[in-house]
Amino acid sequence: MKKSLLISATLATALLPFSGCNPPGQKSAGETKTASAGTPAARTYVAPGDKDEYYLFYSGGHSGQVYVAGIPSMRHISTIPVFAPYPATGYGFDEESKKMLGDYSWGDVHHPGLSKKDGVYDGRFLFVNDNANNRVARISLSDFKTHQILGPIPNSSGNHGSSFVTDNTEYVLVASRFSVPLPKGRYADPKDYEKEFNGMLSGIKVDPQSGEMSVGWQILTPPFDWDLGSTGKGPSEGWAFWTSYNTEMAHETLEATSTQGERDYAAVVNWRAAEAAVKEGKATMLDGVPVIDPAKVPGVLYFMPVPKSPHGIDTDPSGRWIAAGGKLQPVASVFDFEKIMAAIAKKDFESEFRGVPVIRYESVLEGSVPVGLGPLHTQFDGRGNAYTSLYIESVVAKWKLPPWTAEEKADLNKVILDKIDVHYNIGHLVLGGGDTKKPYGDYLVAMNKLSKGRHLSVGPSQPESSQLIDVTGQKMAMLYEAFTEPEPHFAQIIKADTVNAIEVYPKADNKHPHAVWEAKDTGVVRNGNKVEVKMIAIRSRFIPDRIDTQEGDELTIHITNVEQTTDMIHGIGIIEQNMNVVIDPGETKTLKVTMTKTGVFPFYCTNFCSALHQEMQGYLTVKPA
Ligand code: CUK
Ligand code: CUA
Repeated sequence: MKKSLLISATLATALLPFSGCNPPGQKSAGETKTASAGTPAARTYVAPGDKDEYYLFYSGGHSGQVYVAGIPSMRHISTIPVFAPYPATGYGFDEESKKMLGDYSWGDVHHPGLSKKDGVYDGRFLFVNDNANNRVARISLSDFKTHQILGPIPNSSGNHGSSFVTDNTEYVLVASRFSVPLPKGRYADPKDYEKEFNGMLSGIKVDPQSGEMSVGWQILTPPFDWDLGSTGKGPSEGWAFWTSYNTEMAHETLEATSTQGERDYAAVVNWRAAEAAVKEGKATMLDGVPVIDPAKVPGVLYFMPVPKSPHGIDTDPSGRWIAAGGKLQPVASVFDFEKIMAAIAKKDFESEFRGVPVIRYESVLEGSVPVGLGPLHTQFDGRGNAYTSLYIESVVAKWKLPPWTAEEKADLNKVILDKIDVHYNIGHLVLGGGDTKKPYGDYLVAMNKLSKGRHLSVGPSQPESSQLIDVTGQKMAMLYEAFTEPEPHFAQIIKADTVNAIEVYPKADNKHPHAVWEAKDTGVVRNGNKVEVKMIAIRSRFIPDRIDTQEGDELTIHITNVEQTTDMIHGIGIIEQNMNVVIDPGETKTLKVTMTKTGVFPFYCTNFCSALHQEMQGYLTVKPA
């Protein structure tokens, strides 16, 4: 007994240098500063007054919002309302944001994508998709607010395979999850699915200066259900990839019928060729968008077989290796972009599907890495390693990307380097800069689908959880577990110093036509039954603080927060008028209320702004007509 203990202790010591457990304070080559030093508690501790090193932007799923946390503390620091109203910032109450939200009061955010320059994050914008109402939104990282919601995108239904940003933010590439009869609004019986329904891949053009998005072009596809994708980089720059989970073209009981095939297709898209085809007039207009039929325009779209019901295809930082996870097959399939290009050049196709060449699987597959059960998404650390989330196994698997040795190739179990348990049923995972040319390579966040009692009980709806993992060593190390707002899908991690957020809106930049800055310019103007108010908010009053109206009047208030001091926010809440607008320093917002009730309606400042915040109030009077 004693002897065996001794042996194992010796063995453990012998293994230590290779196990990645470095004594505190000692760093191995390639390690970055904070992730690896000290105990997990010390490594995630951000002392009061100190700031985190990274921003984590994670999707809020059907909450319609984006949440911001700091890494390594994992503290939730902000909520960015995108597709749903958010009274805390008055989003969805003022005319500007109401106009962006349009007919919808919710969305389903899955995949945030940061803007890039030369294949790395430039800290300007965050694009997010709405799976539910076929939209894409742009958040500016100068003020962490939503500035544009584009959509519903024509000819696209279920904007899930989105938002994948090209290397210089030329495009946000998106794919429709569901196939429907096109153009939208046309009726066809789902029984005629194969004939009448279609899928679509779309290029959303981004203005290089303003970031303004518009639908550039679309590529018509058979009625496959397009899933996740990625954009190429380096040698594969100009290309994009998506997987489909239903090349069986099932239209009912998908659970059974869409999983029959041994392989589904990935789309291999030459988006530069698509762009050129549209310029050359090779597209047909459909619902106002130039749509390319890939059967008539060769060179734009290819299909590539991928094992069983994949859920995502990710391009590594070098741009050469492309990994797809087959949910129902315990492998990550690695494709070689060089071989894909060679196969296309040689027309090495195994078949054709509706005029689209199907690349020969065996010719482009580098290997199938036996990662484990339920592989979903893959991220990269920039040191030649890949990290795949395994939903069924509830682990993250770390494995080595090609090039592999002959010995490794003969048994790809050898390239599995480590596995770490996560709790539980991981969906996405994100590594800092993991979808860029230069990942940061230190932190990974596992976003778990089911938390199964990881937090104090708050009833049947269990809080979600995410886990912070240190990936600097050979072995992954669990650092922290955090509550996560529901319902997280993908996320992005960016270095804090890449983002330059403003602290106030400079007065000089305020272009609102009804902004006023001084008491003398404020006032109430009546025009028929329209009452228009120019108001300022300043510590600690509203000017004017009395507005007189009549029943039936349409009241418009343009309110400017004239403060130019950091963190001096005012809000205006009007009693029983369902109105609350928050105005940041230097900002002007417009709100409208129709006077349907008579009486006197006090209004007050909703954001604590000074010792006399409570006194910041006024009266809206409504006389009977
Ligand atoms: S999906 Cu959620 S786990 Cu929408 Cu990205 Cu894979
Ligand atoms: Cu202004 Cu409180």
